[in-house]
Amino acid sequence: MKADNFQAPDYYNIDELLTDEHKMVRDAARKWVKREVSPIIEEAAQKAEFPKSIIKGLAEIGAFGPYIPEEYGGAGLDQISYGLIMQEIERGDSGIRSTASVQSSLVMYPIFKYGTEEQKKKFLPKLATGELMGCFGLTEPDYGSNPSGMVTNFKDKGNHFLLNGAKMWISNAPFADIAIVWAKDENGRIHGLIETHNKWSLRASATGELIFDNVKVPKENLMREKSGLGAPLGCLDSARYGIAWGAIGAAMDCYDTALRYAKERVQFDKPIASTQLQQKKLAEMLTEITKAQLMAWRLGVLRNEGKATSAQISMAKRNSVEMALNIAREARQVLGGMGITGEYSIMRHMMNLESVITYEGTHDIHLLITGMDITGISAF
Ligand code: TGC
Ligand code: FAD
Repeated sequence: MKADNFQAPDYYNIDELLTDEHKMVRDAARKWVKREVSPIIEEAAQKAEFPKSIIKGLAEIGAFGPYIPEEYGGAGLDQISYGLIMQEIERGDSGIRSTASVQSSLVMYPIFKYGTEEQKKKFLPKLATGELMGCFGLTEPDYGSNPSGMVTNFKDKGNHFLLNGAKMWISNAPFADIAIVWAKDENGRIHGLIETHNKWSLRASATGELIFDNVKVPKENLMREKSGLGAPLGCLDSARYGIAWGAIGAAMDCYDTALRYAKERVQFDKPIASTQLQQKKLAEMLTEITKAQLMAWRLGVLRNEGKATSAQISMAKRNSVEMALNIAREARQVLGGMGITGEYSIMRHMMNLESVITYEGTHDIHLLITGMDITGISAF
């Protein structure tokens, strides 16, 4: 892969809206991505291998539990810092951001919000350092967009629970030490359980399947503070918010790559950047990035104030990912044939974003969430 010469676009001086702490956190993550992710990511992606060597560095830049209080090992940062970390990591690669999202929002967040004090003390500090890695099992083979139909269940056997069912498409599962598993009790109510047996199958792929066949779960591993579908959906709010920032990082990288290439690539005796068609592409890319940056920043302010609604988060996740995917497709064309090679990051971002537009709620589901919010009518 080419040297990482990334320069972040900031057309509306959004830096002026950030505090010194935001910029310090963002710059540390940016430097780390240049140093540790960019040199290895293309080969890892080509081999479809998760580069476990970066786990320690992710923990060091505060990517595991950015907003979890320091007393539990988290970085104790605000929501904008969290977003900026996700932006920088996804500027490197969506898959790496996924690992951080799952660990932070889908594993640490539910333990922090719904777990007992004992569970928080036992798991959070080790998850923050990466000593323990976690995964989140909500999706099932027959229940993706509609998790309320899940069939995974647990029965009370007196001194333990007995867990049965299957979860699929589970990020981090191939190497996770613990799983947050969402399952129904005997009354059909959804609860979160912390599964630590670590004897799941199909773990050799990038995403894994979790199969539970009469797995004994200790009673103390039930997260007791919240039950019902709202519990896992609350975790998704946090992860979707991170993606709203993260996808902007991928878009920024595609734009920056296309801009540099267009200025250097000469055809018909002039740089292709001097042609109106390529300028149109670049101008539209920067406009869309700027709109998404402002949306994410405002959403971060609302999250810091505890005022962001799930529907607002949904809109930003959908907008950022669609924007990034469109920019990746346009940027790839600016590079002509070189755009499809591993010499540049664009094609990798484009392929990654095809997953990002589907997980954490598909593009369609987020449109329907917005539709329901503005009309008051569910069209699912
Ligand atoms: P509905 O009847 O609307 O709601 C059930 C209960 O949940 C509450 N609720 C929420 N609570 C918190 N946050 C949200 N975002 C919430 N949305 C709804 C709601 O108030 C209600 O509470 P209560 O107390 O009245 O019971 O539920 P529904 O069955 O009609 O479904 C709604 C729908 C379709 C929006 C929801 O099911 C959904 O979002 N589906 C998409 C599924 C999804 O996103 N799965 C993601 C799996 S994890 C993943 O993909 C990880 S990818 C790896 C990575 O992050 O990198
Ligand atoms: P379906 O729900 O079957 O949807 C198929 C199509 O139908 C979609 O286009 C959808 O938008 C559309 N559709 C569905 N319902 C409606 C409707 N009512 N109206 C109109 N259109 C509709 N899950 C986890 O629990 N944990 C993870 O860690 C995790 N990681 C993932 C990683 C990757 C790489 C991927 C691809 C997925 C991951 N998922 C994970 C699962 C992901 O959340 C689901 O794939 C997603 O929620 C969609 O579910 P589905 O694939 O079953 O699609």
